[in-house]
Amino acid sequence: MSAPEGDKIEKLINPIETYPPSPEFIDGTKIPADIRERAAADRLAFWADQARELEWETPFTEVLDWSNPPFAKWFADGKLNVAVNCVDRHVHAGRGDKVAIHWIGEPGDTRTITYNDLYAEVQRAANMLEDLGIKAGDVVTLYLPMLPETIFAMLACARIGATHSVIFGGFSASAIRSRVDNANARLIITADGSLRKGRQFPLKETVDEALAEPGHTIEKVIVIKRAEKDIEMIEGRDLWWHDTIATAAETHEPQAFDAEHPLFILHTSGTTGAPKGLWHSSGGYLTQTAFTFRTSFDLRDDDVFWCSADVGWVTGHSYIAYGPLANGATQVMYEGAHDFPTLDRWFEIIEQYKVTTFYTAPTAIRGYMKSGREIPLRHDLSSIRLLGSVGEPINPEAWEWFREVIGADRTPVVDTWWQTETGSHMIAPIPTLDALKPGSGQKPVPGISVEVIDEQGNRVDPGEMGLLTITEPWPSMARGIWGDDQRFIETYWSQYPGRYFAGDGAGVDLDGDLWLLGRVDDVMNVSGHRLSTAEIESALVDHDLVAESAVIGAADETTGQAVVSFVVLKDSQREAAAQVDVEAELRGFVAKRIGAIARPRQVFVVAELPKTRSGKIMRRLLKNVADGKPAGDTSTLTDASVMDAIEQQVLARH
Ligand code: 6R9
Repeated sequence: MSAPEGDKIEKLINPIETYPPSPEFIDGTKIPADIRERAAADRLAFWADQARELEWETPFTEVLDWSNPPFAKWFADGKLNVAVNCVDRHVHAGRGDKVAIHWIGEPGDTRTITYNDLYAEVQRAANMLEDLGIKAGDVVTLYLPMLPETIFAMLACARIGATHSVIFGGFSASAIRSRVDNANARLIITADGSLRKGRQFPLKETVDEALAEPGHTIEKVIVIKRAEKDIEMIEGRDLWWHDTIATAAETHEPQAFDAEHPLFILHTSGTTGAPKGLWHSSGGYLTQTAFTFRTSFDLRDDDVFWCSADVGWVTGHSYIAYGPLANGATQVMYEGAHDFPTLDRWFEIIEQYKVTTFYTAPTAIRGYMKSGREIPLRHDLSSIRLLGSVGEPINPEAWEWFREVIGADRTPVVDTWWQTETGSHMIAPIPTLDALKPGSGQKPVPGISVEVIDEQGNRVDPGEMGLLTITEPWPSMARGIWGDDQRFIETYWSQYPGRYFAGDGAGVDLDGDLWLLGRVDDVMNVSGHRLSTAEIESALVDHDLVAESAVIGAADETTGQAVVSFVVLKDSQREAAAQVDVEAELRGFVAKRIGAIARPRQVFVVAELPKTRSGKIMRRLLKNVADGKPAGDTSTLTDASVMDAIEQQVLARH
């Protein structure tokens, strides 16, 4: 693994303007001023305190069991019910009338869901699942749009101890199938379709396609009506949500589960082919997710939080479903696209619902920077108190713009670094305590131990860049890769023994603050979505025309990175290739195989790929060229002229 290179170094050694919290901002905060000192004094006691903020049916006596690393157990002898923590306890505490979710449909329909409503819906959905024979330990796959029912379904699973596996609605039939097979899911909950930019997209048909080949473990498919799309219902297998839930009992007696009981599986791209099903626990996951939600966002009782992610990603799991609800917060949930019907849509929502805390991705911020500040500025955004960023490195320019334009030159911006594997925030400033630095994630979350190291495993000095590692287990860490413990050990805990290596590079500045630099491995980040080089390459070589492929993430002004692929065609297929638009064909093929987010921006058909004498594809050279830079050192290539030819081809397209 090579350490990151780049121009961030300037930021690490030069002082920059920072933004200390204003007295008005701090006023009324619930974050103790000595929170970091407390965590540093006794890390485990600190996490135990955070865990005790939850409601436990059986209190835990043991905090961390690290006797079999890297398989951690937190609060292992305690029992709790995650759904009770997210719903019932707020109702029992007399806060049932508080709005949990202001839901906004893309066409403009709205629903207001209080904690009382959530309580009723989740109980019925839990009974519905149990009526269908689903029980603790079963896996339920969700392939859904951003609907209130999506949250009801997740919480209903949690309530009965079923493990949910949410698949982002943009993934393809084959992606669904591999995830269903990987988890041996018994049931799928989907919708007749989703609404996006005024159009209907198939979901149920995609599920049908995924299940067309026999040999899967799915017994029933529950379908939520949303798009009013004509779909086929398969007798004996498919059921409408509204019909099925209508016959379910209204009240459901919850049972407590072990803290280590698997709450969910979420698949994410790694450096090798098949996506990994990371699985998360109940007690530890909820402890840190709830803690970071209230701390990073300095939660207040009357906040209206909005996270613009999709629940299909980990951000949606932790900061739409579990974090806000565990804290009894009010949030906005929006079904559709940010630019439908116009680019004003997000700002209309902020204005109308008086959103106080807005959590989004740098790619969206950069998009709005491009379309112009007049769009947000024609709305009253004065309710905003705090802004958050997640998903990819935020460049200081985007950070400043976010604060100045969306935050009225006044609000803190917290950059939050974390991963599907970490479950919740790991690096983030605390907005009431820290002078904020544009573009820096700044400090580990209290109770988290981070170290930036060089390739030999030594801690780097201030002012330098290196590899981001975590040196101690944390409550919301993934407990494993579903069904593949060995891969979990190898992927995360073997490169630098005793440490979790995140795959990211980071710099440490002279104040000791952290700067996140993005991936240093073969994982791409397109609009904050993780994609694997290897997975796209293997999709491409599955196409009849393609002999070899190399995929890289090229720099892209808006999306951060964009998928660019280089392919060598099979000699035997040259004639066939001449009959089609190869680029369009392959772009479409990848979209169908993996999902539209993986569709390459460009496909270059090249005569040969640049390879070392040992046969390794030199993706770094391809990336340089795609970024419009000189290829770099080609001396290790078998044939340096291969890169010259590719450079010419790429230049011709720029
Ligand atoms: C939450 C999420 C994880 C990868 C991670 C890193 C990148 C996320 C970031 C960030 C710089 C931030 N990433 N947040 N990079 N600054 N604030 O995005 O999870 O989809 O698993 O992606 O995203 O490269 O390794 P996930």
